[in-house]
Amino acid sequence: MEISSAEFVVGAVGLNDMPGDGLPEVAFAGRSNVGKSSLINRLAKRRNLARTSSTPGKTQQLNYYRINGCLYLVDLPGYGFVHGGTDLRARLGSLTERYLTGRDTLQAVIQLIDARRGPTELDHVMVDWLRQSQISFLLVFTKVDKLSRGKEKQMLSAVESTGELAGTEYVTFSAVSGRGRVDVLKWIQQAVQQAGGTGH
Ligand SMILES: Nc1nc2c(ncn2[C@@H]2O[C@H](COP(=O)(O)OP(=O)(O)OP(=O)(O)O)[C@@H](O)[C@H]2O)c(=O)[nH]1
Ligand SMILES: [Mg+2]
Repeated sequence: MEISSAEFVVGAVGLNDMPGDGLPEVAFAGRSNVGKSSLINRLAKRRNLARTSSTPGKTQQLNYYRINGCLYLVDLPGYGFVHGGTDLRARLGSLTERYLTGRDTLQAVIQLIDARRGPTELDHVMVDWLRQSQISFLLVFTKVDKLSRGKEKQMLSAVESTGELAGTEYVTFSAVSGRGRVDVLKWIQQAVQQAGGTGH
C-alpha cells in the first residue's frame, strides 16, 4: 500500500465527533512522546500532517486522518504521562477507553514502544488487554535510530524471551530514517483487507 492522499478530518473530544461513514480505522497507541504522530507523518510522507512535540502529552484528542479516501488512521492521546491513577482505564483517559472497547469500525491497533526503554508495565497491560479483546495489533519499536544495533538486539531478545510478548508480530521503526515504514504500511493494508476494505 502507498499513501496517495492524507487529510486531517477531526480532532474528536467525544464519541459524537467521530466520523459516521463506517470506514475502517487503525489506531496508534502508546505512551506520551513515544512517536505516534511522527509515525503517522512518516507513513504519509508528510512533515506536518500530525502535530508532533517534544513536550509529552501534546495530543489530547483522537485525531482522525483519512487515507486514500478509504480508511482512517487515528492518533490516540498518549498514556502514562498526563493521566494519573493506577489502572489502565484511568491512565488511558475515558474517551480512549470507550473508543477502544466500543468502536465498531476499529480494525486494528498499532502499539508503539520506545526501543530504548523496551516495554513498560503499562505497555504490557495494553497488550494483554488487546489480546483479551481480540483486537489485531502490531508492535512498533520506535526511535531505533537512537540505539546501536547491539542494544537493539539485546532489547528484542529480552522481549522475545520474557514470555508475554514472545511471538508477537513487530516492526522496528525510525521516523528519522524511515526504516520499517514499508512493513508498517503492509501490515495496515493486510489488517484492513481482512476487515473487508481494499486499502487502495
Ligand atoms: N530520533 C527519533 N526521534 C523521534 C522518533 N519518533 C519521534 N521522535 C521524536 O520524539 C518526540 C515525540 O514524538 P511525537 O511523534 O510527538 O510523539 P507522540 O507519541 O505523538 O506524543 P504525544 O502526542 O505527546 O502522545 C518528538 O520530538 C519527535 O521528533 C524517531 O523515530 N527517532
Ligand atoms: Mg502525538
